[in-house]
Amino acid sequence: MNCTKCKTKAVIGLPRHNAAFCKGCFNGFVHDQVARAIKSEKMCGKEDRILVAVSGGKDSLALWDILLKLGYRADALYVNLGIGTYSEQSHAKVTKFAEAVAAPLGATLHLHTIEQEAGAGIKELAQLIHRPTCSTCGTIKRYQFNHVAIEQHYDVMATGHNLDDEAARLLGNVLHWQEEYLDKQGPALPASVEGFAKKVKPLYRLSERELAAYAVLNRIDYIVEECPMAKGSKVLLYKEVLNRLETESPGTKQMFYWGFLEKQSKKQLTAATMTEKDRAVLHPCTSCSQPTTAEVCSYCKMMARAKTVVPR
Ligand code: Q46
Ligand code: ZN
Repeated sequence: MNCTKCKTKAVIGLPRHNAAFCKGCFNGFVHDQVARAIKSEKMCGKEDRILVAVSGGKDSLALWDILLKLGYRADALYVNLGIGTYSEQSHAKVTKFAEAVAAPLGATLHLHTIEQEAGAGIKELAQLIHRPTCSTCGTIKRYQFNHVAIEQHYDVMATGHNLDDEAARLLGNVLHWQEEYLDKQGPALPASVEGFAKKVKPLYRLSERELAAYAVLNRIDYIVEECPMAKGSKVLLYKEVLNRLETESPGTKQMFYWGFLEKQSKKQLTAATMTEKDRAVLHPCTSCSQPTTAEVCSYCKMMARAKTVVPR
């Protein structure tokens, strides 16, 4: 198998693009897909400061790497969840990447440790406040990400969600007809109100397999295991189903998610209409000032509850 572009020996075949690439041309392809995503969805400019959410996994570290190589000003935030060896290893991978690759390019890594703030790791904390682990985790990560972005004046927050993640999420939302989530499933969400930073997903044009290949070919040392709490999640099941379809007919995931985006853009859900809708229900949390629909935001409620139940 030879590279579609330069005809030297290919290292990866991409059936959905009917192409194969050598390492150099594959890196060019990946960078080009991210550059196209950023441009077509007007995600950010070269002068903007970007905050990347990193977990130690292949997608987020690859995203940080790609943004820096494309010349963007990208720092990162890692939230240590306190899940035994999984968190220890992922923390170590993030730190290693930050020191070896990001710091020489002038980028900074911010760290947040749940145990330090709440007095317990995510599993224990969720149990003590009687909430599911993943929803507790989601609330904390979203909150901290937005908090750091606003406090440190980042223009945009970026996450490593890839084509597989977005297609699986779309399948879940369609199966349950969660229309309010469908409206917000685009790869770029504007800073809808004061206190909420803009959110983007520059990897939405690349599949999980392509990102794993990018990480391996570029010697990005990432944590291979998924978070142990993800076991049995519906998203993994949707990904399996989509992978089965993709094997039978390459391009299915792309057709499904990109097709949805095309239809959505025709609906012209503009930043202006979203801003109005959100503004009508959001106001500052009386405790921390982040936007919320209640008097006190769910993060502050959770932390207040943690203070009363977590033994210190
Ligand atoms: S929500 Fe749940 Fe994930 Fe948090 S506890 Fe792990 S699986 S990391 S995306
Ligand atoms: Zn609050």
